[in-house]
Order: sequence, then C-alpha cells, then structure tokens
Amino acid sequence: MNSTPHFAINTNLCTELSSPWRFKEANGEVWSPASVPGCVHLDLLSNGIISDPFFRANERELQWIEKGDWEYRAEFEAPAEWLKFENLELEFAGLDTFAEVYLNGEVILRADNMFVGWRIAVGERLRFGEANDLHIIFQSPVKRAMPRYENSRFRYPAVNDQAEKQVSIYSRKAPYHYGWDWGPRLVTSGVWRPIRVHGWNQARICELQLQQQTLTADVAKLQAQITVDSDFTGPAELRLTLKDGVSSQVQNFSAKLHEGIQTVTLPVTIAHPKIWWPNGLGQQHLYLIEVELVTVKGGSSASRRIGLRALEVINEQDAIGESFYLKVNGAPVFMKGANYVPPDSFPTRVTRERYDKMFQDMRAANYNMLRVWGGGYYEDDYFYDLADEYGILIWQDFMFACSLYPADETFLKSIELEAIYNIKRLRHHPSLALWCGNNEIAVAWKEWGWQDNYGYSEDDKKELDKGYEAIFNQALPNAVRRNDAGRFYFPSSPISGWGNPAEFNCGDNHFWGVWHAGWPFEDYQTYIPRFMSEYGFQSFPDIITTSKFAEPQDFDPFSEVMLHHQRSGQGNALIKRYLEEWYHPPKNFPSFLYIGQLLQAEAIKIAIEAHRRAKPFCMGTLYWQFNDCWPGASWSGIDYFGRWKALHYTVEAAYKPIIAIPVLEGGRIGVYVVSDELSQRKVQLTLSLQKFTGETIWSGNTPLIIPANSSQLVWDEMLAAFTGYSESDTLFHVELWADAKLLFGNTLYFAKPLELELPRPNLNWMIKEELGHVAINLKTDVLAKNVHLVLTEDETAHFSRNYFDLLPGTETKLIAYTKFTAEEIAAKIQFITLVDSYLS
Ligand code: BMA
Repeated sequence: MNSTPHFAINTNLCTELSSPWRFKEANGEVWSPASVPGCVHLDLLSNGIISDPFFRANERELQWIEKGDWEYRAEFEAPAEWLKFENLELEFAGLDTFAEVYLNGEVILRADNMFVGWRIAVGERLRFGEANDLHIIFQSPVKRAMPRYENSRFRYPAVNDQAEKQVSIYSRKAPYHYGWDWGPRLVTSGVWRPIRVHGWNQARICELQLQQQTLTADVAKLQAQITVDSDFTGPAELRLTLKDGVSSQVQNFSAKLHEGIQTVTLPVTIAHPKIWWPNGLGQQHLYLIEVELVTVKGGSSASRRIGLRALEVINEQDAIGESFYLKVNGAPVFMKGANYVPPDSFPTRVTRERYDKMFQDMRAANYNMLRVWGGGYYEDDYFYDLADEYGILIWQDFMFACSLYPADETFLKSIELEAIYNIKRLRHHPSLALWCGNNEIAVAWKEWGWQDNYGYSEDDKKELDKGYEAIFNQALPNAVRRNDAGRFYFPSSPISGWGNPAEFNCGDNHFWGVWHAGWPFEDYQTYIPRFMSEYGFQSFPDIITTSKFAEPQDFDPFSEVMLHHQRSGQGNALIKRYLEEWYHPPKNFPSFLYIGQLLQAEAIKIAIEAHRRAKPFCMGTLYWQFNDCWPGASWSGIDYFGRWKALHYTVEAAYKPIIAIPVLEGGRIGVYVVSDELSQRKVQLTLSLQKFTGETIWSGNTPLIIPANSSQLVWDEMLAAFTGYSESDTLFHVELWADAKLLFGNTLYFAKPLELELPRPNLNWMIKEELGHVAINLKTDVLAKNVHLVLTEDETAHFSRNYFDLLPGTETKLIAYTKFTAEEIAAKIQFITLVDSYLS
C-alpha cells in the first residue's frame, strides 16, 4: 500500500519548522522542553510533571491544566538563502485553540479556531542569518469562554460537557476534549499540527481543484482549476502531469498572470478511465495530478490524488416515505461500517502506524463506510488518503454534536472559515461521500426536552432557532455549495427520534431503544430504518487492556477505578441487566470482561443481520462505535490499544459480501441470503439441525442462484416438522459453498445462551509453523461455544478468528499473529469457552 501523502501544495521553499521548543505555564518561571506538534498534557507528562492521565483515576487530578494559560517558544534560524524569496510565509496547520503568535516580539496572528490552518506573511519580520523568536501564548479555552457563559441570558445545552459550567460550545475546539460518555475530560492546548515555512517568488499555486465533468467507459473529462496568487503581471508556463501509476501524460500551457488571485482552468481528458470503487466492489484506482507553475523568477507546484467515480446520495420521497442510500458508479450500495471517534484524547499521539492499522482493521471487517462523527475533529490528510486507498467511503460530519451554539457574527465567520478550509482540504478525495451538518442536534432540540430542562423563554427559543438556522441551514450548506458543488449535504443526523416507528420510513436514523432505553435486543428486528447511522451496545476492553489502566485491586466493574473508566451514567447498570438476561453469572472478573464482550457482539449481530436482511428498504448500517480515545468501557469494537473485541470479529463475518441468516419467526425457521455483490452467484446451501453433543437430527442442501445486490428468503420450514430437538440442546447451522470453498457459515440457537444446556467440550489442538505463519488446528468433540484464544504474554497477539463457536465433532484452522514460535504458543495459549466462564 502506498502511504505517502497525496495532497501537497508546494512552494519553492517548503519546510517544517523543527527547532527545539520550550513551554511553561504563563505565570510560571521554569521553561521545560516541549514537542511540537503536541499539547500541554503530553509535554507535562514527558517532563514528569504529571502522571499518566489514563491511569486509574488520575484524570481527576489534572483538571487544573485546562484553567491555565500556556506559553510555547522556539528559536529558529532563518538562513541567508531564504533572502532570495520575495514572499516568506509561516503556515500554522493547527493551533489548539486561542493562540496569540509573536514573531520577534510582534504579534503576527490571533487564532481562535482549532480546525483551521493559518498562513501569515512574515518576510519583513524575519531576521536572516540569526535566531528568530517564535512565541505562542495559548489562553485557557475555559477561562476565555467564561465571561460569555456568565453574561449569557440563558445556558446553551451541551450535554456531554462534563464540567459544572458548560462553556465548550463557545470555542471551535474538539468537543470530546470536554468529556463524552466514552471518554475523559482533558481540555488540551497546544500546536497540534505542523508549522511550516514557505518561500516563493512572483506566483504560487494556492489551490488545485479537479472537477469531474463526464465519466463513461471510454472517457473521463475533468477540469483542473488552478488558483494562483501572483505579485506580478507577466507570462507563466504551466505543466500538468497525469500519472496513473504506470504511465504519465504531460500537457503544457501558457498563461498570462496579473497581480492578485486568479483561476486558470485547464481541461484534462483520460481515455479508458479506471474507476474507483468502494471496498468489496472493485479496485481503488487512483490518479495523481501534478501541476507546476513556472514564471521567469519563480513558481510553485501542487498535486492532488483523485479517483474517478460517480457517487450520489439518493434522498427523496418514495412510495414508502423517503429513501436514503448511496449509488456508486450507478449501483445502489449497502453501506457497512461504524462511527469513528478521535482515536486518542491527544490527537498528536496518533501515528501513521495507528492510522494504517485502523484502516487495515476496517478492511479486514469488510467495511465500506466510516462516519467521522461531529464531536471530534476533521481528520488528518493521511487519514483520508488511506480511506481512498482502502475504499472506505467517508461520511463527514462538521464538528458539531449534541449541543446548541451561539451564532453571533464573529462566531459565524469562524465557522464559515472552518468549513471552507476543510472543504477545500478534503474535496478531492474519492472516499468523501457526503457532508453532514451535525450530530443529533435537530433531534435533540425537538425531542430531548431541552426547552423545559433549560427553562427557555419564547425569546430564548427564537434566538436558539435562529442560531441553528444560521449555522446548519445557511453557513454550512452555502460553504458546501460554493466550494464542493454536487456533494450531498444534509443538516443533521438523524432525521428524527427513535420513539416513533413511522419515522423509520424516512431517511437516516439512530436507534437507541436497545441500550439507552433498555429495550430488548430483539427490537433491532422491528426498528429498522432506511439507513441506520447509529445504534450500539457497550462492553469493557479485555483483561490486557484493562490491566493498563487498572490494578488488580480495581478488578471489579463497580470499583472506583472501573467506574471512572465508565463514562455512561447508566452504563454498568445496563450491562449488568442485559447480562443477567442473556448469560449465567461470570465466575470472575476476566470472565465478566469476556462474557460482556460476547453480549455486545450478540446485540450488534442481531442488528446487522436485521438491517442487511431488510435491504433494499434499509441501505446502510453504521454501528456506534468503531474505536476508543482512551481505555475504558464503551460501545467500541476495537479498544484504545487496537485490540479487537469480540464485536469486531463478529462484524468481520456479519459484513461479508454474501451471508446467510437463519431466523426463527413464528415457529418457522427461515434462511435469508443477502448479497452485496454486483453480479449473481451460484452457491450450494447446506443446512443441519444438530444436538450440541453431535447427533444430526436433520440435514439437507440445495443449489442456489443468488441474484446480484439482493436479500431473499431462500428456504423455510416449520420447526415443528422436525422431531427430536429441544430448544436448549439443539442448533441450526447453515453454510454457503461455492467451488468447494466455504463462503460463509452461521448458527441459529433456539434460546438465549442462559437457557442452553452447554456440554463441556474436550478441545484438542495442534500448533505448527506453516508457510511463514503459525497455524492452530483446533478440534472439539461437542459444541464449544464462543472459543476465546488468549495469549496474555503477547499484548499484540491477534488471531484470524476468535470468540467463535466450534460445532460438535468439527475442526478448524486459525492463524496466530504473534511474536511467539509455535512451541511457545503451545506452552502459553489458553482456550476459554463460555461454559468454563460461568460461576457454577
Ligand atoms: C450517540 C452519539 C454520541 C454518544 C453515543 C452513545 O448518539 O452521537 O453522542 O456517545 O450516542 O451514547
């Protein structure tokens, strides 16, 4: 996989400022070494001034940091050769958040929006051949907002802000920093994206936009719009190179520039274009377009990597209500994925390796979409490059969630700047599917009782309505229309609340009856919307991850430390209640963690199968949530350290392109087959009704032709037609085979795990090195339910399957990805099953 960033606007000089930095609290004396990019919490940590914010309940003691102002300072040399540039600029790609920037004692920038990059002309202020002093003062975002909070006639709702005085909404700063129901409150300050120096003469490219105009099998026609900032009037040469990974095509053009900003438009024609497809449907072909601008004395270059595809969001009235689906390259495509939260409380800690792993994990689990949810930040360029390469469509929220915001002129201007900056930064990515104004604000304003809870007067309501209108129905859609015409925008997800089933016929929805309202898992089968962009169920991470933040004396879900890492108010009570309904009591704490993960996986499997079965009525399922920003209880399928929970393994199977779903409806067993493939397939369906101890009550098989992009009932029979089964000791298993290869297997139980009479399996295994990896052959005599492979001594150990059922008398082969040899694994590995994890 090619992992160099494919977004660049270069001037003749473009270099990251890498001088050593120091920092201190504004009213402190001592300067300590700092890292830039970074943040104050990480600098305090690396200087040994604070202890790990994620460990036990340390976070509580660290709340003073958000109240301080912080200063950062660096000395950097401006080499004499920079003098050859008539224009020298400092680019601040991200300042968090209220920053006053001084260069050699003079203020050059006052920044107030974390999500914007700034570029400042500094030529006249630089000292050449000697040291320059760059000094940034970050004002506490909490202190800065407090007067506005204190003087406001009413309180703005900000339900996830964990402070008594909720000031988060006054700052354009990542909302989750103020706390969320899956993360801590760590309100950072600092330089969170690089600082670069740019130098150029006469003219530079400041923007390169590629607009796709025609796309057929024979030809793609694009327009390259090159925006040039020029400080002279005169001729320029432009060279446009198109690279498809194999060959390149060069075109030269001449232009006449005048002083100021101007746009030069060049046509680009690609014969027999190679199309970009989302994961699962084809390849992710990408083209690199480079433009060089040369003037007599200077010039600059820019590049964009693009993909050719047609993408539409079909959101219109139909016979049922209102559709909501994506059509890619002419085909309606069912979206499979999850919601993404920032992968760390401290964004600069997210390395490229961590981004790589996340996308590998998405692809491994057959995702084709990820929703970048509105309570975090607009991600790094590298993140979107990976989305392009892995074929993961991005649902991009603007950064507004579960709150209302002021909409005075200054604030609106800042929002506009933020929207335009990020739209221009991201619009060339083929993975970018849609823009969404906010997370859950429309529904909250309508249905969460804010009007009463906050005691708003009619005037307050009017003002809040006006603010909502100005941001989500004007500023943001206007910014999209003017800068990214043609890309779908809608103001808020979901379209409505989950209390009213009729609303499920219309548009995109979130369903939280399961979990937040404590409804049964089976309700996932009733509350099915046209597109499900949120639903979820919590679990704790496994014992390896838990041991990173808790000590053995904390190993109880209700201990102070474990409760500190459970930020959903009713979280533990809900887990306990559902767990008691579905499973016998776990025998100890690690068993609680394991069974808790099975419970979560069970819930989401029921939901995914219901959504996929309901295709094309329902055309997407994005569960809450893909990942974590710290180690703790949450709805995630992958924990903070990247370890897969039972959920992610389950999703990997449930999101396969072709699946078979056995269900029990009104005394009938039915088998549905769902295919997301774009052509039909011949398969063999096998079915069997078996006792947990191995006796086959009935078996059968049938050839099938599965139509493209479909869901259909392919087989059904009254359960009562079979004799010799009992609900507590029998399973129904289906498999899909093609060309003697197993495509998919799925098992239906007739009762909840709690009611099953599980036999104690005898497991046999053989572990050996095979073709460069370690294979585990695992065999059982009777049903082994939820086999969990554990290798605690290797924290990064991963298995090709885990938490799976091994059917009576069968064997399976797994791959172990670990630092250990086959012999070492054999000595250290544990195989846990559900029946061993119960108390009695
Ligand atoms: C959803 C999200 C988040 C929240 C999650 C779990 O509605 O939008 O705000 O973390 O629920 O409660």
